[in-house]
Amino acid sequence: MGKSKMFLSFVLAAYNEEENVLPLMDQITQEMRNILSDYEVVFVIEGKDQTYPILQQYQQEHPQIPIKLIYQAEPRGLTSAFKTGFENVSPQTTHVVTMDVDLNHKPEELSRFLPKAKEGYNIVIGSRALAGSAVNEVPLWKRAVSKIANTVFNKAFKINVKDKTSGYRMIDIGTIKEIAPLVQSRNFEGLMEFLLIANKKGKKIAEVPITLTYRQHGDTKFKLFHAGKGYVKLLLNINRRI
Ligand SMILES: Nc1nc2c(ncn2[C@@H]2O[C@H](COP(=O)(O)OP(=O)(O)OP(=O)(O)O)[C@@H](O)[C@H]2O)c(=O)[nH]1
Ligand SMILES: [Mg+2]
Repeated sequence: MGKSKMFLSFVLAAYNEEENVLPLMDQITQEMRNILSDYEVVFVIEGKDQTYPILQQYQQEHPQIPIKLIYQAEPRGLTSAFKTGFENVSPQTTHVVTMDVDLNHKPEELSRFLPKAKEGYNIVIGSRALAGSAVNEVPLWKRAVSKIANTVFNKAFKINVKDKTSGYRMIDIGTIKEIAPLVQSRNFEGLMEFLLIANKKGKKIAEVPITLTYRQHGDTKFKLFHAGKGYVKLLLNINRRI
């Protein structure tokens, strides 16, 4: 990257997150005042709660904040939503930031990602599995699922990443454009698939510690049976493709 200026595009998938979107926007705008980078926020909103109208009103009241809203009522899955968002970032984008909209991930921790991205890492992952990481109030079964998924995929693939299912990431735009179209999963397992393909193609991946706090508002979209099926399907077909 050298000294050239970064332009961050936040790509945020929101499925019924009406209680969380405004606090998240406050946190992002505050953090971006500190980071002094140019940025935009691209929301891919699905579901029928008030998330979309709330953000439309926010957009009207804050014309100085660059925000794009993409909406459809029917949910297509997390990875499909991200892909739509990636296709709609501005041309000046140098890096994409993905994060949960439910306040799991803290924008104030972005300052840990920036130096790694500037060093030239293609993908910087906010990791729950490093010394210095913390996970607050997350149910035991959810921790177990991410542990199992990470262990199984570590055994099956040579990939030196501890937290392969984290949705908090900073990715350079070249990597987004190259890898996202190759990802076939539509839901949560697409996070893993993206990394496996990127790793195979020699992309440089770094992890930084984050503190993840469990959602206080709204329902989880992570369905154990559905996600389990997705991971198994991925495990069975990815070898043939990469
Ligand atoms: N647009 C869209 N967003 C989605 C979809 N599925 C999940 N999301 C969003 O993706 C992010 C991750 O989903 P979560 O429900 O937080 O999944 P999780 O973090 O594993 O589970 P929690 O423990 O509940 O936080 C959230 O911002 C969701 O609103 C979808 O089908 N469409
Ligand atoms: Mg979440």
